[in-house]
Amino acid sequence: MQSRNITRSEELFQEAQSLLPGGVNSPVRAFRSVGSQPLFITRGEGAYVFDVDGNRYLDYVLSWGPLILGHANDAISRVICETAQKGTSFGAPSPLELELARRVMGFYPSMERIRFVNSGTEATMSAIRLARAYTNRDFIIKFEGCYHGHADIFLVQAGSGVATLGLPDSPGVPAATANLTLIAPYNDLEAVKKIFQKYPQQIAAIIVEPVAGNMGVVPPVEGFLEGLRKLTEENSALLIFDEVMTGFRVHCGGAQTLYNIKPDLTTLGKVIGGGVPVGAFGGRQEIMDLIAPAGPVYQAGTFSGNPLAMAAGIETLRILENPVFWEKLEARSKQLKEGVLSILRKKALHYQLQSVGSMFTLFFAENPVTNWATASLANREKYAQFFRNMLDYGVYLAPSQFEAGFLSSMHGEHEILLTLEAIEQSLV
Ligand code: KE4
Repeated sequence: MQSRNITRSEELFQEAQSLLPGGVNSPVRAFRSVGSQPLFITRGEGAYVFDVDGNRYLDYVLSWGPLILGHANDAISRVICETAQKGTSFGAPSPLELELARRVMGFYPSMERIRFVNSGTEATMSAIRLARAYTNRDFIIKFEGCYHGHADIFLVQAGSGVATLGLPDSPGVPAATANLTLIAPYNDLEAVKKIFQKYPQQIAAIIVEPVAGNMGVVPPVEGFLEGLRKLTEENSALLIFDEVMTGFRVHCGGAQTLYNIKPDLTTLGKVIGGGVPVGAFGGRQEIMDLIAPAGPVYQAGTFSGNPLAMAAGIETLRILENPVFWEKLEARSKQLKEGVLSILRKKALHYQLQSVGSMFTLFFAENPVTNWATASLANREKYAQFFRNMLDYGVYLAPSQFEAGFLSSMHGEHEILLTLEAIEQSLV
């Protein structure tokens, strides 16, 4: 356990409150759900990050998933510098966009056409607009506990009743907007069937995290994704796989390859930008050709396809095209999972370690987590205490029970053993 001095982070957080709402630029970073003080990070190196007080942490947040090659990867840093020296943005087509598009399509052949944007939120909100235009319908279905970015249409909570009309989950979201989002429990095909029965020929699309990551890692139960594919086909609705997080995390080809389900549209982000802001949506050509200027569905962006993100993404996917990369990442992910399960058995703790590929969550829950209702039973205080203990052992986990942790290619055997030692000490 390291006696951590975080004085400078505390000073900066104090100052930040007078500049940024809540002192941060994205809520989960404020560490509110883990009762701790956010750390101000100055640099990353491989599997590690360093805070302003000079403390080193083994990083399992990895910027919420993008840094599958670890921090400050030499090849990525070099290509960003080289690209920047030729200009950072032109607001015009560049050859780099075509190369990244081809590389993404190599991993995701369901994406016959692709549009690059600058965040996962832009990707998902654009995919929904496109689905509504293609089907000429307004209602969408999402799942409780899934997060698709902060567009109004997604900031919706389940109301009462089975086919739950969405209710605003944030001030500022008009009821008229929220009412067009229908909510079902994750892994509950019967609930989805009932919604289609209640809203015949009115549902434009289902959007789903094909492996949920935003309530913690919750895999689809047998037949769930196949059932969604069947229901959307039977009801002439589109199936949108939000693979912003699962892309390159549950499998190099995402959940659509892992589970062999072909969605109509896919959204991506995070990994495909190599750590530089990016998002993408794509799918069947007949659908994507509705996007302006090919078609009438407006979608635009100053920095869409910008050279820095394209270059970093190209270099990242070039490295990810090597099968040896995946063998090593899978081996480390397996080593971590088996190590944690062994510790839980030794301590006779019945917590739930849920992982797919290189994303994982340790739920402080007595029973398997299959949806938001079961995830919400997890003991948040126990997770918060575990999180704080792990920080003291120099391991930086997601500052929320309801998030995923991630590995990178820089998490070697030594890092996994360090992590397991910290877990052994922190699970008290
Ligand atoms: P961004 O707009 O944050 O790039 O992507 C939104 C998004 C869309 N879809 C899925 C499945 C996502 O996980 C995300 C963003 N993930 C969160 C982590 N849970 C980003 C972290 C944050 O909001 O600070």
